Amino acid sequence: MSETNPAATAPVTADAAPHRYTAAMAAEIEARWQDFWDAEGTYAAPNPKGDLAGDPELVARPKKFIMDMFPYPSGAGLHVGHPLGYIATDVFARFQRMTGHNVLHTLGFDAFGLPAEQYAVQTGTHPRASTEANMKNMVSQLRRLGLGHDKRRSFATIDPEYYKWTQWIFLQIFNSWYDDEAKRARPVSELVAQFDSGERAVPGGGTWSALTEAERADLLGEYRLAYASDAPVNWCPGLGTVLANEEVTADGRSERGNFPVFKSKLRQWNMRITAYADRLLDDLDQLDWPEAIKLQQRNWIGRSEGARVDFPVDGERITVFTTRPDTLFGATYMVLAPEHPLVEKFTPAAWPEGTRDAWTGGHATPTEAVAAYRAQAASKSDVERQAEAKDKTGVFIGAYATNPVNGEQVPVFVADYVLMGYGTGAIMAVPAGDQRDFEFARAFELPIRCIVEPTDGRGTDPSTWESAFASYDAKIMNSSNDEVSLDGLGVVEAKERITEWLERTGAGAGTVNFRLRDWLFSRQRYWGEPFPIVYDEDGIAHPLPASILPLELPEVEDYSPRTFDPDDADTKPETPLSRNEDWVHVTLDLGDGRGPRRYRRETNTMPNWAGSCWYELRYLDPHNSEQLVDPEIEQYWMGPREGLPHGGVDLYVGGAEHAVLHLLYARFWSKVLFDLGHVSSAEPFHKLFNQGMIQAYVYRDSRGIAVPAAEVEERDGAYFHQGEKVSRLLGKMGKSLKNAVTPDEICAEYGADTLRLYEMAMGPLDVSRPWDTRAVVGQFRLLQRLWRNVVDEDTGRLSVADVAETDVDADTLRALHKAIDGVRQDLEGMRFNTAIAKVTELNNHLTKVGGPVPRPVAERLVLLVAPLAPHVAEELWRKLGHTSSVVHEDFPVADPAYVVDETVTCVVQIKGKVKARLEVSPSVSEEDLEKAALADEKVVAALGGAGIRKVIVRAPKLVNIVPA
Ligand code: ANZ
Repeated sequence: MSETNPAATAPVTADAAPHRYTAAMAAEIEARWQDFWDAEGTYAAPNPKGDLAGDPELVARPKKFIMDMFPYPSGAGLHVGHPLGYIATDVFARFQRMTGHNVLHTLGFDAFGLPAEQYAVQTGTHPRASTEANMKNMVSQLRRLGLGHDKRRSFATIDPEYYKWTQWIFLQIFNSWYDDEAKRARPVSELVAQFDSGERAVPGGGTWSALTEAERADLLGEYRLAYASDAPVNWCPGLGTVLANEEVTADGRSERGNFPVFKSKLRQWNMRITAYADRLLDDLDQLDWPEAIKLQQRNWIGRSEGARVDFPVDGERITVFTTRPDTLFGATYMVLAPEHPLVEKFTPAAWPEGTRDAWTGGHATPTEAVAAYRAQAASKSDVERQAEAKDKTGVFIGAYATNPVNGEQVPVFVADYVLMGYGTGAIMAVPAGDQRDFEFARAFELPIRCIVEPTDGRGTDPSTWESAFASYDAKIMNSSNDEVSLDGLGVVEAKERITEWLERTGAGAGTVNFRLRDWLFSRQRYWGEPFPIVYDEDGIAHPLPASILPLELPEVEDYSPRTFDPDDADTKPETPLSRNEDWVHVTLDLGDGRGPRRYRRETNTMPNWAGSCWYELRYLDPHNSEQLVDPEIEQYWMGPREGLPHGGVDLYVGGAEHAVLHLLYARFWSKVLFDLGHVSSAEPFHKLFNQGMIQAYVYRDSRGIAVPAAEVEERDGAYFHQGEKVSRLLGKMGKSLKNAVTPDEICAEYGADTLRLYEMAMGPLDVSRPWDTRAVVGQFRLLQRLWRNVVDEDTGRLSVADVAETDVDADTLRALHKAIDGVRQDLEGMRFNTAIAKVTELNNHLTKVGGPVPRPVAERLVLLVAPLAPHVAEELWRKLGHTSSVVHEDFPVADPAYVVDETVTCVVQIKGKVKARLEVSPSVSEEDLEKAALADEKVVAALGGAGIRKVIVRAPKLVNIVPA
């Protein structure tokens, strides 16, 4: 836009005019106002009470809590891609401040976790030292951008005063259980009371008082929302730690470091997020989030409706989960996951009579066959096991189960395409309807029974089929017994009818299954929050009393994790904290009436997601050492808004990569804290916005190695590095691709205001865009013209004309009010690029008109620019004679009289004779104009009901109608 403007020809550094807006001037202005804003506390957002209480007039305004996904302090510092979201929220926050809101905007650091630790390990410094140095660097980089943060509210997750409360929340979660009837978390003490009074039966039939302490601990562990278990976990020897499912890639490797991940049984802490599956799903509907992210959360939670069905085996039973109970009559065999606990129980010593050779895997006994198959399956990841294309493998375990609908004896197999971690870890196989079952049945010579009428003309003889037939629109057949018939029904009705039968006969029940698993919460790392948990000599876990928190991370000799051969699945983790014997073994009085005792501390640490699960709350009341957050302050900023059951952050901006990790965990913690009465909103983030990525060209030489982008020259559309031709592709920006551009460089060359404008002007915020350093100057020139419209470049004095608005020419007033109207709407809608286009248009109009700009226009132009380029706006505002900051000025409001489009007169002719005149917009479309002409009263009258042969439209001035 600015490139094509004839006025945009001023060079960047001109010695001609002494008071021209130059990079040096921008640097001076920006530093001066940044110091001033800091000293004045310009961006302080007052709380209604407490140590951050302030101006009651501001507190009385409607609030806006605007938040970015906080960064982790990486050693590489920021490149220009990082601040895209921070600048956007800053522009938005500034606009909100100018439209009558009490705005809370600040930024902290997510400073625990793997990246910080790995960086520390690489550089051989203590994680705290390197993390703090990195934060210092990032703080100064961010300060240079002029972000209007309330710095009193900033913190890092590694601050003991912060993680004290992370540990405190862990204790709340540990001390609560989910009451399925009340559909909310409740204190464990209330569960104990239920067991004690007999209101809730103690499993196994005994009484609570008769249970040993260990039995009680085990029983409560089945209910607690934070619990330790020996479940199979993702063990990554190459990183020396276990990982959450969310941290493992689709091909079974670690997201960080790309090492193999194995399933291994370890005692680990878990969070019972599955208890909240329904609420996490249902409440999504009320959030103002991008549909794509909601969909990812829905898929991750993965709710499927179906049934559990019991297949009897020798007085025991195998329970399966199926989404298609309507296909029960077609179940001709069963499959257990190789790890299924019932496999041993059902595997007999010898093959039953009539066992086919194809089923035994060549083994002499079922025990041998199963053991060999299990060993083979253990070496594969879930994803490898589920791969569609691969040959189906498995062995018969030597047992038969009874299909409850028809009493048939069906053989039971183990096969790795059934996963232990989903449903019940067992399936009824319906080869006619499920492709995996179909392939397996073909390979193992198992019967395939047609139970759905194919609609694709393949016929009902499965021996002629090449694949399973799956359709929800077909009718059921071959599916009846003495009590129930599904024949002729559609899938939906058949499901209902068979579920009813299953429930009536006790053979099964309708059920809902979730893909979501509990959240693995232990890491074998140093650089994380220590658990506020100790174990007594019987291994029973006890929570630390909240009064002794924070439990600080101890110093250790060697904080790097013990890593192993990445391919050695048989290794076991060794936690760095376990090496500090003095810290691990302690004598403590837990205040539980048992007096001082010896305990062993938990030596795992929390995952790096813990610190980001509640940080929005700390921003509200950052120095509170008595409470998580003062309820009145929490209610003020986060409380439920009109018409909605929840409140939360008004705008949360960050990358779409956090769709299911951070955003799901944070929602879960919010709900627990809400249930326990600590917060008033069950959702943390009301509106979510994902910014796009700033991409950059990657140049590679003939070996495919990236070369420094800054050294590449362009000649005749080709690219060269040191004389050698290189290829060019759009990719990520970063150090490793040698194409990183830092905000510091751009600020030094043009100033922060130019960088801000450029990043906002690049395109719609949610779209990815390529960085182009050469284009940045366009925004710099806009600021130069803005400056020139207000300040005399030769004298440095104000150059505006002190006239009243009534003396301003109509064209200029129209340009002004249209800009105000458009910019206002664009900023509210976060369309920063089009807002800048409108400011540019107005500025160009003023340049074109020439002469001193009328003061009423200049003032409002400066106010329009203020959210986008705050430093130059503050400077010009003061030059215009104002003594208070532009930051808290009112944003201009358009006069509607000037906003309506000017109109042109359109002549409507019938057979060449003028019959009517219409006042229309100069930009009216041909279609609209034709409609308006044909609807005009005079035209209708003139036509007198005659049909129309032809309409010739020359928008906006002429419509000619030829009647039939
Ligand atoms: C019989 C059947 C017939 C099935 C048919 C499908 C089609 P979603 O929708 O993802 O929930 N299943 C159940 N547990 C499994 C496990 N642990 N490992 C692998 N597969 C498992 O998928 C549910 C369906 O996946 C279930 O319904 C079951 O196969 C299979 F025409 O049962 B179905």
